[in-house]
Amino acid sequence: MKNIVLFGPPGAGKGTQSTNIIEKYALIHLSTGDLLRAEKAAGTELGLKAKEFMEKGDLVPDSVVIGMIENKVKANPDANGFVFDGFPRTIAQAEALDQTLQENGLSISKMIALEVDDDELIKRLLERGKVSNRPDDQNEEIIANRIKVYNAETAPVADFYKKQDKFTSVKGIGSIDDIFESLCKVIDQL
Ligand code: B4P
Repeated sequence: MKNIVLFGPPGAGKGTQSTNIIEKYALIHLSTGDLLRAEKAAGTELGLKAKEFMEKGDLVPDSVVIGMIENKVKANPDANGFVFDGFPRTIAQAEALDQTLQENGLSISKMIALEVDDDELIKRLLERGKVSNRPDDQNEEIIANRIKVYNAETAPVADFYKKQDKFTSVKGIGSIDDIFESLCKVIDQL
């Protein structure tokens, strides 16, 4: 059973690499960003609440995302494992995830962080903004806020997994295939 937290700043390649990982290892992809955007597109109450935070580049309240992930873990009791993409993003989320997994007889195998510098992140997100229709990808100030929020609220989550001896990082700059190969070397050892 492989339960992986794919970690990194906005635009680091988490979503991109998650797609490759779930295909190769037959894992379930749980992206809080994708789940929130689906709620928003469906016009649910949760989606409308999330929209105001996402469009400013702020984090959606913990209570909203934690509940969403708990439901998804419980709904997949026969999974080979999960790739958590964009979650946990705060210490409270990391604690809640450990608790939910424990209640289901599971635990995180590894957090893998993708390391990418800020200039490259901004370049990638503005590029994606040309086609994604995502308001949070189209404005440099909002992107800068996302990176600021990452450094203040999300980066400390790495320490949470370092303390459990579950943290590793790979270089996130280069071709998507080369980065995937580096990730597979880590995952194959789990
Ligand atoms: P996410 O959907 O998680 O947004 P993201 O961090 O931008 O996505 P990702 O990092 O996966 O994109 P990728 O690098 O793959 O979150 C959006 C918002 O939702 C947050 O700001 C927040 O408001 C809210 N939210 C989500 N989860 C939350 C949580 N747990 N708690 C609270 N709020 C939450 O792709 C970026 C671009 O780079 C793509 O165009 C890709 O093609 C490109 N790219 C990837 N790899 C590349 C490479 N090697 N070289 C060149 N380009 C590359």
